[in-house]
Amino acid sequence: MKLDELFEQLQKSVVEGDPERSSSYTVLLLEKGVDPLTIIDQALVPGIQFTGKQFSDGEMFLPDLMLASEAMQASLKLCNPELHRRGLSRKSLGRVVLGTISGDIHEIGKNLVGTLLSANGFEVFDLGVNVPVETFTQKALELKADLVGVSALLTTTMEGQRKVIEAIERANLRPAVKVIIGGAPVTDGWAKEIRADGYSEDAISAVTLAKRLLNIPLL
Ligand code: B1M
Repeated sequence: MKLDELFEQLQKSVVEGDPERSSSYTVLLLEKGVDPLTIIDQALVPGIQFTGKQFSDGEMFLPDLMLASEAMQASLKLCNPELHRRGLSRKSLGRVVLGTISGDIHEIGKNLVGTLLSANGFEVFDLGVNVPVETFTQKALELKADLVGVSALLTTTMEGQRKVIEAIERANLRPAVKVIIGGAPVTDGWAKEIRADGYSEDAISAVTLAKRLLNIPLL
């Protein structure tokens, strides 16, 4: 099968929520030496975004969304080791406490951010999903974190990002600890409004942002 057909089939298998097929196409693409970031950007993300659009248009239902996310996660699992293998830096660039805010169980984007940060040399402590506001502060203190990352995918849970920043301030952790935010509904304007140190639209720019905030030279 040609490369473009493999990309097309992989995207289709995510939309159709078929983890077995998405895994097989991912393996084939990786075996052909395709960069895992290209696989993510050109097949997995468009696939899950299409599913989200169908869902909001009432053409797909929650179980379809769940299956699509399982297919995407199965492929991401296969991409992760290769992403790490290609990571340039081995020395720790800083400690990051990362999680999806309370009330929110979306984890795919947060996981991608964590994977790319750790593949680029950061030590990532992933608190998972539905993380209470106070846990971000406690873990930042306990682990002497340099950076706290808060993901939110729902307009209803974004407010929690503000609460994390307020809690970090109350604990006098600022400005030593930087707070970055992200997630589909998050904008630069929101980041400024809640006084986050930074916002990034995707996982690759989260790495650049983290390096900039921690004064690490961009290679
Ligand atoms: Co839900 N969901 N979902 N969902 N879901 C959205 C977010 C939605 C936009 C779909 C839609 O209606 N079109 C909508 C939100 C509407 C809104 O708030 N305005 C929605 C809804 C409504 C819901 C439920 C309420 C549905 C229901 O129950 N009726 C429910 C809520 C559950 C909850 O959290 N309490 C729900 C449930 C689910 C599933 C469980 C089925 C599943 C998640 C499974 C999982 O994560 N294990 C799911 C999915 C898959 C989606 C969509 C389709 C895809 C999200 C995703 O994984 N994208 C999503 C629609 C969409 O976004 N187009 C949708 C791929 C991922 C790579 O992108 O997460 O944006 P993203 O992450 C990016 C950037 O945002 C950024 O980098 C990432 C990588 O490039 N980024 C950061 C993310 N976090 C960052 C942190 C950073 C920096 C950058 O620094 C810390």
